[in-house]
Amino acid sequence: MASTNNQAVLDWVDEQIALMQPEKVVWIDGSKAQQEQLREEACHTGELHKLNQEKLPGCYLHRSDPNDVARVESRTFICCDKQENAGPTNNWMHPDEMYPKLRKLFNGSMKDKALYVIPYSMGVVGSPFAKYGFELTDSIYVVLSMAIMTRVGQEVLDALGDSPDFIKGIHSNKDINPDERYIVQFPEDNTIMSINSGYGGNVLQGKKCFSLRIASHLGKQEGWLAEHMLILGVQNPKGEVRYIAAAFPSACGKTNLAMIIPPAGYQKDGWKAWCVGDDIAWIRTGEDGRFWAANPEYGFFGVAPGTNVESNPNALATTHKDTIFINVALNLQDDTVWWEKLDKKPPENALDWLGNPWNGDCATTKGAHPNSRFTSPITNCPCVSPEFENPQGVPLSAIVFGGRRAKTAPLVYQSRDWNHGVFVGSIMASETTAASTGKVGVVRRDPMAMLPFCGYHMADYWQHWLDTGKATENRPKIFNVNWFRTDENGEFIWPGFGENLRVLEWILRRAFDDVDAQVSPIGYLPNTKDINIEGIDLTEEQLSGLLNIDKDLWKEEVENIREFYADFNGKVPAELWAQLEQLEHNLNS
Ligand code: OXD
Ligand code: MN
Repeated sequence: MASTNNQAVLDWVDEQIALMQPEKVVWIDGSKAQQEQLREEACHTGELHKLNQEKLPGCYLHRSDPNDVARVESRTFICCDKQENAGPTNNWMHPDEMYPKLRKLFNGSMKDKALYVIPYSMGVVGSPFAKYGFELTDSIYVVLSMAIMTRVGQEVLDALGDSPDFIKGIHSNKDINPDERYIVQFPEDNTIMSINSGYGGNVLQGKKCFSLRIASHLGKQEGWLAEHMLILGVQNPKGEVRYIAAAFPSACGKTNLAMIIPPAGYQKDGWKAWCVGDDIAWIRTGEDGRFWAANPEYGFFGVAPGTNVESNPNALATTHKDTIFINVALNLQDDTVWWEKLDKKPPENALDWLGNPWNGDCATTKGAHPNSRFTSPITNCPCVSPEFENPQGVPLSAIVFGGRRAKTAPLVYQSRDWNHGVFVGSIMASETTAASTGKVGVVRRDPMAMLPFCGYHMADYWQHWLDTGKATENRPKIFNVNWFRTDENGEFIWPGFGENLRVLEWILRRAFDDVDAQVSPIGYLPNTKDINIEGIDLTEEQLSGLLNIDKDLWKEEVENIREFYADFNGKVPAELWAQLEQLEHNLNS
């Protein structure tokens, strides 16, 4: 069992024990033996189901309550002293009101249960990026998942030593009552409390709660960035590896891009791609003035449906061992798992994600929940970057923003400079998938893909981006991509998936001033000759269509952005308003 003499930790844990009154307290030490014992216990109680250990060694299935299958933004709060510091995009309640409310809910919530103390590190233990935290939980599923998603155990306690600088988190499943479900961050106290949920996105506190909501606030104070970004290394035929961090709203293929497989012709020429992270990037300015990024996580919490040998063979391979599956279908024939679009052969003798008998008839009921997940160690990934554990992180050459736009955004463009790039991030948006019917869908703005994850006022966050870039000349260049332009029939024009490397190639050439571009009202656009379309089913005319700017649509966009900015209580940085005016001016001249 893990141990520490850190008095601040011991006092805080004692306080929580007094509050939640568990029957016993177990410190998680990170050992294989303890994990195994917990897995056995969870299988015994039905919290986990052991899958076919020959086909899926180390793999288990967990089902969350049917009322508890996704993140709940409406129950997620940022609680700080002044509401204006949480901003208009977060739910807010004063800590003086929220703490008593939560303490009442947590009071006695672990009677007759065990309390597990998980010491965990976000980032390589001992690295300049690392931040340490504790999650106190009554759920073995949480313990085992945190042990995949983060670094846990004695090594964290040792690295923390007697420092009082740690994130304090408590979680209780309680009775999974959705009306009393809370996911609460107190950024001013580095504290997280979640209750009445057992779904990963709400309760694996290292992920969104700490690494984005709390960490974005820490980053603001300490001068770094906590971002909802993948990190990808692209290796060219000369053997040079260049790193890109990219933010996308959900349903834009972020995990697929993080594990991209170069097209066959590129592979033949020696191109490779390396995954450093699929969801979160912590970015610090190095002594050389470059931006250095690290993935603070240790695992993937990926969406299962749609993952298959074609869409993402690397993700699929990653799930074949040491994985906890959540809310997928169970194939009773051989005790393996199945989800929609895994293959065309749904099992006929199965249990669906609810645990009900299921005969593979997807037309009637789904086998897996659409938000069913896999929790797998990143080190399982066939394309995991050799730099993944580098304590210094990796130097970024480009930052990429993206969204799903049927007509507006071109395939790719480059911002004119840092401030313009921050503007491009602040106006990020996706359309609801009406795109597939050829109609322009409803635009949802999701600045830097951080809308549900920014732990303070979004406009202050934009100012922080402006300031962080201003402090160094060596910052990465900023780009925007859109894989989702559609033709008059609503069909996607760009082939996507591995072919996206063709666009990344241009981005990296621009990052190293290796190719010219055209000036346009919205930024720099590629010359069509500079995007390699050899070997894909796309004409030069189609490519030039993908790069076309429809000024009328962009003028509507300007109006839409103006309305969006107006919602931020007058706090949008003057620099971003100036960028909006510049855009309007460019479109009119
Ligand atoms: C995720 C999300 O689960 O962004 O990563 O919702
Ligand atoms: Mn995410």
